[in-house]
Order: sequence, then structure tokens, then C-alpha cells
Amino acid sequence: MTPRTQAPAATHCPYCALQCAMSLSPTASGASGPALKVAGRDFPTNRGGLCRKGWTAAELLTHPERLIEPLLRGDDGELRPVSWDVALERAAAEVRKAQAAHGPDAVGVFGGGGLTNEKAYLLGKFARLALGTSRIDYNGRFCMSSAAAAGNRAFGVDRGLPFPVEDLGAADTILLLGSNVAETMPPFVQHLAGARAAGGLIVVDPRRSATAALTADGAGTHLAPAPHTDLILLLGLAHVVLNDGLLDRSYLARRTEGLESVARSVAPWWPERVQAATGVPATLLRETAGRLAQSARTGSCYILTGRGIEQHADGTDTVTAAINLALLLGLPGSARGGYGTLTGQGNGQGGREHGQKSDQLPGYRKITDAGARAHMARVWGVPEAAIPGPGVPAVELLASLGRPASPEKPGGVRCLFVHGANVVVSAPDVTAVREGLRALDFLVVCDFFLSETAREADLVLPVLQWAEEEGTMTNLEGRVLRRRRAVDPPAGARSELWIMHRLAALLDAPSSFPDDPETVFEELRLASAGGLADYSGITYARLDAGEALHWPCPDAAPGAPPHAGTPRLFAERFAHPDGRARLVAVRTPAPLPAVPTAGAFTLATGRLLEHYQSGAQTRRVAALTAAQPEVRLSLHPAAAAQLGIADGAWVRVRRERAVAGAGLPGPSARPEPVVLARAELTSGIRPDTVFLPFHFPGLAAANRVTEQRTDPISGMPEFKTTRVVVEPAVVEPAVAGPPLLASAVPSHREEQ
Ligand SMILES: Nc1nc2c(c(=O)[nH]1)N[C@H]1C(S)=C(S)[C@@H](COP(=O)(O)OP(=O)(O)OC[C@H]3O[C@@H](n4cnc5c(=O)[nH]c(N)nc54)[C@H](O)[C@@H]3O)O[C@H]1N2
Ligand SMILES: Nc1nc2c(c(=O)[nH]1)N[C@H]1C(S)=C(S)[C@@H](COP(=O)(O)OP(=O)(O)OC[C@H]3O[C@@H](n4cnc5c(=O)[nH]c(N)nc54)[C@H](O)[C@@H]3O)O[C@H]1N2
Ligand code: SF4
Ligand SMILES: [Mo]
Repeated sequence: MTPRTQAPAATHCPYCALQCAMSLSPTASGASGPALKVAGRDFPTNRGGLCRKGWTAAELLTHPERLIEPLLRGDDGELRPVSWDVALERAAAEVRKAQAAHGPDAVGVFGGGGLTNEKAYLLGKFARLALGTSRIDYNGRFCMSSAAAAGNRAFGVDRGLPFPVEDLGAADTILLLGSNVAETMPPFVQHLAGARAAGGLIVVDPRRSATAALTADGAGTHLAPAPHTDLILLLGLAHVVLNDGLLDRSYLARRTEGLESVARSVAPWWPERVQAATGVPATLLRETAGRLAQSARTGSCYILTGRGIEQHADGTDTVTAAINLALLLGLPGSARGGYGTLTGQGNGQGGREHGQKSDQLPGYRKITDAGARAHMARVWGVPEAAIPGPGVPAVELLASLGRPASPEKPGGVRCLFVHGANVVVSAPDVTAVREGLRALDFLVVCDFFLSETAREADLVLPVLQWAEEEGTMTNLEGRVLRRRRAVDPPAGARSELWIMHRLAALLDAPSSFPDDPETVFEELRLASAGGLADYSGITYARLDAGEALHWPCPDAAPGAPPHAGTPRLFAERFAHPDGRARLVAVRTPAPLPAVPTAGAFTLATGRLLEHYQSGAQTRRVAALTAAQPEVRLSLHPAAAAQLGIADGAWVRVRRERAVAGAGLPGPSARPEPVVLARAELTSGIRPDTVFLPFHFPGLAAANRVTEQRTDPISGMPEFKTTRVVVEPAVVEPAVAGPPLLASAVPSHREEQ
């Protein structure tokens, strides 16, 4: 690793969507080569602050497990180094073979919300034009799809925060639903200071999370509904607002459609009935609605959502209910507050705009829209018919891997390219996902570490890390930022733009695939021009000059001053053709069945401060792994006592229905997978609920028990509510490596 210059590079953290600003400066050589020193940099989202993941991010640049040459699986099953020429020629040959035998859609692409805008854009183009497949989707489907669908439905556009983060400082009330920012975006907590000082931070979480704990000492209120009852809670709050006349009638008349149907739909949800369904006391519900309305009238009030209420099979409707409440209070687009969702991945916002989604073309255009197709055909210089139609969302794509054609279903993907996702840990029902990957004819994984998914690959291509590449990212407020190269990459690694450039040439692609980030961005500008997410007025030069540019930022007419970007959307109008927002009445969910047996719980999953996502990166940072070495199941002491489970004891967690014998075992009659974890007793969780972080692989993977059930509108999997049974487990300590379950169980194949 060679530092580019002695001057610090002004860049942003590689991990989450807060995109904290940092500077990287070279230091004296360490044991594994020259290292970079990380320092926080002043910026509106982080104001110089970083979390532990950010502080340690540069360690991974010189990590001994870093991939530095392409690896190809031999006939003996071993991955061995090969040259780039051999690697790429093989990949191209496998593409041709799969498509000759099974048609263009036999090749698939799985992208990621951590990719730069340039990579995300080129990956969508690569799938459609170089591979000619419709089968592309990405891990953002697991992340932002419900909030995006709800935002599009209500506002006609999906930008996570339609206002700058710093606006939250003025709030005296913030309702934070299913978000644990104290662990998932620690520097964000400073933006809650105003609301906390006013006693108005209201956190909705079935756990007393680190964020819920911020409401202590008069700073606010923690509401702990049963998991998956947020929709009812929100209907109840809307009921009180309507019933007590707390709505903003003039705003609703001027700026919205749909009040009557929403009023009808919330009428049956009076507070006592909501209390019975959610466990939140009716008095607290009335107080909360009153406080929200009071500050919407006289102060400043925001409603924010996170994955806790979004990652459900009715996540789109739940977010819609949150937006309905915000609209009833007159907040979106007003100077007195707003609604927003807290985007998760580093480029979770940009990654969902440029064509990685199965139904999307760049500029947040619909792939089924004739005008959008004609526009993209012009930009790409191809006939419109060369652009495939819509593909399928991520869970369906993964379920199709290796599937032979049948009278009911077309054949599935036989050759898959993965760019920036570790689905063997992070997708729902990982046992089925692993089976799908093994049923493929050929799997190509681009990564800089041998992630659990890369371990399954036939070909692993080593790519660049954040501090080694140029590009742009779009943060949670829709602001476009520059990622800057601070060090030279290891000799054997290549940029993904270069990989696509080379493969496109080998596949005789009909359009150009530049490998220079700025050239790709210039094309992205043209592609996005006139779309909802319009970047055409943004240039590297403007970003490098320090301009704060939030999309939409259209290119100015010749001679006119450049567009200043749009930090605040909706001030004048919403993005629907008539300018009005839509209130949408939502269906009420069927109540969860009552807990029938001892040991049955609702499993919620989520995150720990120290680990990022599948843990492919943070489990390789010594300080982070030392702080959180293994998976722990949070369990209430009263529930633990009933089951005879002590703090620190091993437990196994399995899907409830497998025990009850209802339905499963599944297609291969394999034993139902279980998760093995140590119990961590805490009174900070409801006695009917348990919690697992999803950062760990093998038997510790929470997603062994989650299911492939998805939201019908967004395709979002149900990550946050799984009915499980928890039992004490007998564990044999392994000689080396993770422990093994002594009593029966693990599934049919090696799982570590
Ligand atoms: N440390 C760390 N930070 C991260 C990430 C990471 O992996 N690690 N990932 C980034 C990404 S991609 C994302 S998407 C964000 C996610 O950020 P968050 O949305 O804050 O993260 P989660 O922990 O998934 O879920 C938040 C909370 O939802 C609660 N919850 C679970 N089920 C329910 C429910 O039914 N109702 C309600 N009201 N709450 C529920 C959980 O108890 C949890 O405290 O974080 C980003 N930042
Ligand atoms: N049970 C449960 N499951 C969940 C969630 C949950 O709350 N509960 N949350 C879901 C959410 S919100 C998300 S976002 C997903 C995320 O889940 P994943 O997609 O698994 O996320 P990461 O662990 O970030 O995986 C990214 C992989 O790509 C690599 N990588 C990083 N940057 C790049 C790059 O620029 N190019 C390439 N080629 N590779 C790169 C990393 O080394 C890593 O191996 O997990 C989802 N899964
Ligand atoms: S909060 Fe997110 S962006 Fe900021 S340092 Fe931590 S991981 Fe990085
Ligand atoms: Mo996410």
C-alpha cells in the first residue's frame, strides 16, 4: 500500500449512510505495510465525530486476509490463484455457455448498497447490455425497499431524508420508530439533543435499546409495543389525532389527497383496543398523539423510521401509516418538521437510484416506462429493444438459483455475479440460499475478503477498498459526496469498473463501459437528466470545490447560473403530477397468534454497534471482535427462569413451526436449521420477545431461522418477526474454531 501523497485525503467513512467525514493521512510503516491515520472531519452529519467502526476502518486496507489475486476453483474443489486474463476469459465463457443453453436470463447479478454511484450505475448497465439479462437486484431490497415503496406512493419520490440532518436540531419532538441510532449511527445522536432537552424524544422499540435509553431522565418516552404491532400503534395515534381534532385541516386541504379513506380506516382503532393489541397503555398513546400535535403546531416535530418497522412482510403499509400520521399533522414539506427514513448502507441512497433494482433504469426511472426506455436507449446508443424488461426482486432471484425450468416456473439463474453483498449471512433463510448458490453452474464473487459468500464461489475477483478508489456516494440526506483515493491498491486487485470494462469487451457489449470513475459519472449525469433523481448539474469539480449538492440538481441552461441542488424537497409541491401528497389507507394486519407454549417467542433481529452487517469486514478488526466476539440472544430473566436458562448458557433457537410439526420440514426434508447462541439475560426486552444480531456466520447466523416471506409491494423480507422456540442446548467445545451442537441437529451439509 503506497500513500498517494503526504497530504491528508478528505473522504468519508466506508460503512453507513451517515457517511461521516474523515481525513486519511499516511503514517510510518506498520508491520503489514504503511498504514493510514483516520481523523474525524467537520461535516454537518457527524460534526467531527466517528464511531468505533469508522475509527478502525483503515486497518482493513492492509489486513493479512486481503484478497490480492483472482481465485478459480479447480476440479479438486480448491480455490487457486489465476491470472486476470484466465479469470475473465473463464467468466465470459461461463456466461456464454449458460445463455446458449438456457437463454439470456440464465445469468444474474446481485449488487450492493455499498457500491459507489459509478459502480452501481455501471453494474445496472452491465447486466442489461453486456449480459443482456433482466435478472439483476441487490441487497438494498433487504434494507430500504419498504420505505422506498411507501415514499414513492405518498410523495411520488423516494429520498430518505427530504431535508438536511441538521434541521432535526430545531425539533422539540422526534418520534423515532424502529431505529437504534445510538448503535447504528452514533454521531447522529447529537442531532437529537434539542428534542431530548425538550423532553420530546419518543422511541418505539420492543427492546430498551441504547437509543430507547436516551429517553431516560425526562428526555422523552420509550414505547415498547410487541414486535410487529407498530402498524396498529400508528393507526391508534392517527385515530387520536383525528378524533381529538388535532389534524392540520388547512394543510390537508391544500397539499394532500385521501383524507376520507384514511379517516375511515383508523376509526376502529381507539386507544384501548390498540393497548390490547400492542401492550402500549392507552394513556401513553393519547399523551404521545397530543405531544406530537402540540409541537407540530407551535414548535418543530419530526417522525423518523428505521428497519425495526420497515423489515416486515407489511413494512410498506407500516411506513405508509407513519407517513399518514405525519401528513395529518401537516409536517412533510413544512418548516415545522417532516417525515424521513434513515437510510442504512454507505450508498444506500445512491445505490437505489441508478438501475441496480430489478424494475429500474437510472435516474430512478421505471424500466417499464416507454419514455424512460427511449431515453436510456439514446444515452446508451442502443435500440430500445436491447434493454430487457423488469427482473425479479432479491428474495425471488435467490430462490431461483439453479432451478430447472418447469411447467409452472421458468428456469432460474445458472451463473451469478455478486458485487458487494454477503448473502450467505445476510439473506433470509441462509440455508436455502447456500443450497441455491451450490446449485449454480458458476458463481463469480467480487470482494476484497473471502466472505462466506466468496467461499462458495467458483471464481473470486479481488477488488478495491474505499480508500483506494475515486467516486461518489449519496448520503442519507440525498447529498452527493466525493470518495477519494488516498493510497494505491495492492498490485493484484482491480477496480470493478475495470472488471466490467474488460468483461463487456469479451462479451462484445453493444455500448461503452469506461473504467474511469469521472467518465462514468459524466455518463450517469446524462442518464439521470430529467429523472426523479436528477444528477445532471453535479460535477466532480463542483463537489471538489466543496459545494453541498443534494439531488435533484438539474443541469442549468447555457448561460444560467448552476443549479444549487435541493436540500429540502416538498417545500412547494410533492412529486406526484398534481403536486399533492397521497394519504393511503392501509390494511390492518392479522394479529399474531398468542404465545402457545413455554419457550416460544417472537424473534427480532438487528445490529450491534461494533459490527457491520454480515460482519465480513468488522469481524476482521481485532478491537471490534474483542468487544463482540460471538452471537448472544437477549432474553428476559423471567422467561429464562421458566426455561431453566442461566446467563451465559448455550441455547438453541429454532423456528416454532418445525417443533409444532406444522408444514415443514421443507423440500429436501432436511432438519429445520437452528441458531446456536449464548443467552444474555436482560430486563431491557419484553418477556415475549428475544433478539439476535445478524452479524455472525455458520451456526451463529440469525438468518438460519428467518423465512423467505416478503412484503407484496416492496419485496422486503420479514427479518424482524420470526416465531421461534428457545431451548437449552448441550454444546461440545470444538478443539478449534466455533463450538458444535452435541445433540443432533445441524443441517445436511457443512455449515461453518
Ligand atoms: N453498527 C452498525 N451500524 C449500522 C449497520 C450495522 O450493521 N451495524 N448497518 C447499517 C444499515 S445497512 C442499516 S439498514 C442501518 C439500520 O439501522 P437500524 O434501523 O437502527 O437497525 P436495526 O438494529 O436493524 O433495527 C433497529 C431497532 O429495531 C428494533 N425492532 C425490531 N423489531 C421491531 C418491531 O417490530 N418494531 C419496532 N418498533 N422496532 C423493532 C430493534 O430492537 C432495533 O433496536 O444501520 C446502519 N448502521
Ligand atoms: N436478520 C436480519 N438480516 C438482515 C438485516 C436485519 O436487520 N436482520 N438487515 C438487512 C440489511 S438492512 C442489509 S443492508 C443487508 C446487508 O447485508 P450484506 O449485503 O451481506 O452486507 P455486507 O456485510 O455489507 O456485505 C457486503 C460485502 O461486500 C464487500 N464489499 C464492501 N464494499 C464493496 C465494494 O465496493 N465492492 C465489492 N465488490 N464488494 C464490497 C464486503 O467485504 C462484504 O463481503 O443485510 C440484511 N439482512
Ligand atoms: S456512524 Fe457510520 S459513517 Fe459514521 S463512523 Fe460510524 S459507521 Fe462510519
Ligand atoms: Mo441496510
